[in-house]
Amino acid sequence: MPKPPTSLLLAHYWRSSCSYRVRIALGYKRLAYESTFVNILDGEQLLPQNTARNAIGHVPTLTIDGVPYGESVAIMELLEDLYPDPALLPKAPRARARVRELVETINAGIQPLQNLSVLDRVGDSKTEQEKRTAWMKHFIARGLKAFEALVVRADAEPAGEPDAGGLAGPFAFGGTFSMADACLVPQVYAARRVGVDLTPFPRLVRADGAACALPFVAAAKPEAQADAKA
Ligand SMILES: N[C@@H](CCC(=O)N[C@@H](CS)C(=O)NCC(=O)O)C(=O)O
Repeated sequence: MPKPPTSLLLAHYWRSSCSYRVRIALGYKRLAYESTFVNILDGEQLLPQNTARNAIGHVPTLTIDGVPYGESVAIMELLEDLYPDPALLPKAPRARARVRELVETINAGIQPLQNLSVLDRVGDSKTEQEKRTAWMKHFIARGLKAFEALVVRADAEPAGEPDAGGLAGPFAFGGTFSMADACLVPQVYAARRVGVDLTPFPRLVRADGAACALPFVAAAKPEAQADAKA
C-alpha cells in the first residue's frame, strides 16, 4: 500500500460537476484534502492563479505534494493508480472498459456541452437563459438516455460474462461502487437543477439513490462545501 501523500489540495467549486466527481473519489479512497475555492460564476477560473495550475482555466485541479493535476477523470485514474484499494475500476479488462464507457458517456458526451464557456456561446446569461436551459436539457437527456441503455444492457449480461455488470445493480455497474457512479451522481444533480425529466431513466435514478446514501458521497455534495451559497 503506497504511503498517503503529504499534502492534497483541491481547487474546486461547490456546483462544478467535475469537482464533485473528484470530491467523491477522494472520499471513497479515504484521502483527506485541503480546499481552495474558485468561483467560476465570478470568472476566477481564468485568473492567473488558476491557469497556472490548470492550463485551460477550469476546475478542478488536485495538487499533490505541490504538483498540480487537471482533468477530473485523469485525476481519478491517478488516485486509482496510487491508491488501488478500494478500487474505482473493475480489474477485468472488459468490465473496466465498460465502466470507462459509462464515465466517458458523461465526461465527453454530456459535461462539456453544459459548460459555462459553451453556454455563453449558446445565449446570453442574462437575456437568453431559456435558450441556455433548453440546450442543457437536450444534451443532458440525450446522454443520460445512452447511460441508462448501457446500464440496462450490462444488467442483462449473464453473471460471469466479461461485460456483465452483475447483480443488476444497485450501482451503475453492478453491486460495487465505481468511477461510473462518481460521474453519475454529479450529472444527475445537474440534471435535476435544470429540470430534466428523469422518469425515463429508472435504473439510473436507482444507481444515483444507492450512491447518494453512502456517507462519502453525501460529504461530497455541493451543499456540504464551505463555498456553498444558499
Ligand atoms: N474535462 C474537464 C472539464 C472541467 C470543466 O469543464 N470544469 C468546469 C466546471 S464542471 C469549469 O471549470 N467551467 C468553467 C468555464 O466553463 O469557464 C474535467 O473533467 O475536469
